[in-house]
Amino acid sequence: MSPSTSLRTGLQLFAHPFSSYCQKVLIALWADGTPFEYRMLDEAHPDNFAELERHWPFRQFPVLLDDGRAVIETTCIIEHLQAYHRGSNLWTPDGEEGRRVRFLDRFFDLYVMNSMTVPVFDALRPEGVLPDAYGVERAMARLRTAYDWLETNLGDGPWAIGERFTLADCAAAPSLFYADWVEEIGSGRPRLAAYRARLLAHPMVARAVDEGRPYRKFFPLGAPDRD
Ligand SMILES: N[C@@H](CCC(=O)N[C@@H](CS)C(=O)NCC(=O)O)C(=O)O
Repeated sequence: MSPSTSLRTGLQLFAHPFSSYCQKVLIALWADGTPFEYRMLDEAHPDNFAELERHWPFRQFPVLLDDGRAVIETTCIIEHLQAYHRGSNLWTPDGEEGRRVRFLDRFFDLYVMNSMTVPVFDALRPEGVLPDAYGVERAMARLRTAYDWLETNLGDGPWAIGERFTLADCAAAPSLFYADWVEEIGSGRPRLAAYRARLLAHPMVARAVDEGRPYRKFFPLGAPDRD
């Protein structure tokens, strides 16, 4: 380990403010007021990228370090925070409600967030690589199906499983925020559109959106002039 690694204790998050998966974890940390060191992943901090890669060779982020121990995958990171650094604002229900939270967290990551990233990565492909129109259309069809499923199956809120903000809402906020940029939820899905609007009005989600705002010019499909 380098001295910069071994001397640091407590919680450190390797993250970037414009990254949807990073926002998911930042919302959880901020909601509970959990102190942590922000290890910014940008050109000004090449050491942070090098250390991220040592912990997670896929170079995907965020990664949390807890006294030097790496915790990987956003759902596992938030579950780790709830187990060892629990605050009072993020609700961790047990039993059937807990399983519903877990399911919706998986739903937002796998069907909304990951579908949304397909056209984004297609637009970022290296020069000379052919676009994947079929792959993009399949992802957009999957996103529309996800929207329709949510429109039918979301409760009356205000949050994903009712009155209290959970892991599922941490996943929902950045996924719906960005997904609406690539495929509008539209007025035909009023329940889902209202849930997205409530999420964006949540103070910690608003903070995540604001901290990502300076980077909007890098959104490869062009960020819409709203939100
Ligand atoms: N399943 C992972 C996904 C993480 C992920 O895809 N992060 C994006 C940033 S939002 C990333 O690292 N992208 C760069 C890449 O995939 O190479 C999680 O939940 O932590």
